[in-house]
Amino acid sequence: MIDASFLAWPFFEDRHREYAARLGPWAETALQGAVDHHDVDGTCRGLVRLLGLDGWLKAVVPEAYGGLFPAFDVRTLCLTREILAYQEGLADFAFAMQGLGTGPITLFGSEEQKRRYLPRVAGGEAIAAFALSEPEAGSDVAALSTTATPDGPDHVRLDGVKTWISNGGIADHYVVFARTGEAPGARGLSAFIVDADTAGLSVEARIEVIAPHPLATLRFSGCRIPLSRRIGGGGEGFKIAMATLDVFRSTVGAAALGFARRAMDDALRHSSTRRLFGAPLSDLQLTQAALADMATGIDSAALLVYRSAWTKDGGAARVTREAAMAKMYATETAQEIVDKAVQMMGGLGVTRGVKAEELYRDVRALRIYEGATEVQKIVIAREMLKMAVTSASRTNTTDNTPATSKA
Ligand code: COS
Repeated sequence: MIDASFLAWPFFEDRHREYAARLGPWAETALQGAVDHHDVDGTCRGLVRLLGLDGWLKAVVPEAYGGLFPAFDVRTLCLTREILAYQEGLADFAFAMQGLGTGPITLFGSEEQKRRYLPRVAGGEAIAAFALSEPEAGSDVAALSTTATPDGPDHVRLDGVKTWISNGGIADHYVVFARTGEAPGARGLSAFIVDADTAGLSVEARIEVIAPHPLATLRFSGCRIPLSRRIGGGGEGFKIAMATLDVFRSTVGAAALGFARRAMDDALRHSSTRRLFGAPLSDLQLTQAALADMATGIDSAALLVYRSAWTKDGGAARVTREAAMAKMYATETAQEIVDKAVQMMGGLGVTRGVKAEELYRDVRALRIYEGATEVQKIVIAREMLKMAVTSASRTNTTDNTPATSKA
């Protein structure tokens, strides 16, 4: 990474700097030869094992269950995603899904659930997945229609279809969100852990996307799930999903940053060595303008990502607004930066096997998954409007303006 000066920012502690100094060289060497883009299932299984064996998955679970820190350290999650994405999109994907797929268990699970699922995920022995989206409910989570209906005193029966499920088909367990009907809409959902070998669970279709990774549509047909596998209380599913996304949305921004930094570095190297009109490409002012915009975009995105992560690590109960800003800005900006790098490289930039071409495909989905940019805008605006209401009521209660001057 050409510019790692962000690590000196006050958002970080020495432990973060030491962690990044170990992970960077590891990723540069260990991932060589670990990736075959024609076999994404085998590659992702192998990457989970490798990340587990070499200890990097410890960042996704708490210390008591084989992890690094007592609770999520969002800065460490972000640094890991940024550094892995810089080298290889699938490595970032394998790491991120272990975290997202067990985030609800880490944040809201029972002791028994944590003991059963988290150590194997941290060790890379089990693969996790998060099953929220449905054909008719991706952005509008409260509209989801998979049902979990009582089946005897200690079981529910799960019926429905989930789609765009990352790790679908290779996961060992899924956190599945379903309607349990305690109340209408968002207040009537619950979260369940469903083992992949549960009778009635089938992979209905595999989905091919522009940057291939394991992705599937799943069908749940009368899956009997013990109530002991429900995470949190009945009706708490929506809040569990949102609180998990509050943690992981900043990390999506961090992955975007990793892609953007790699594009920037490749563009810097290319423009300094490629000659045209008798001089390096980087002598052209239009090239310099592009490089300046790219560098400024990276720093702005990094400030938002690590502000959000640092705020959460500092104990904030919610970072809904900060995480939404980080995710939206970093992913949108990374798309522009990668596009500029491709443009600077000309024909090379769109050539299969050249990193810029891969980054161009890798970065696109980040503006969509875990809450599309349009959803982040709704979230940010709502949070600001709530602040405005709070501020107005504070002003009203402390309004000492004399009645005569109010007319
Ligand atoms: N943390 C904790 N609680 C939260 C929360 C959060 N981040 N966000 C909302 N809640 C709570 C609210 O406080 C509210 O609680 P009360 O009913 O007690 O007041 C409840 O959850 C419902 O919230 P809200 O009214 O905002 O629900 P909406 O259905 O209007 O939410 C959005 C709409 C768009 C914000 C939501 O559906 C969303 O984030 N969608 C995108 C989901 C996503 O990322 N999908 C991609 C699939 S995952 S790869």
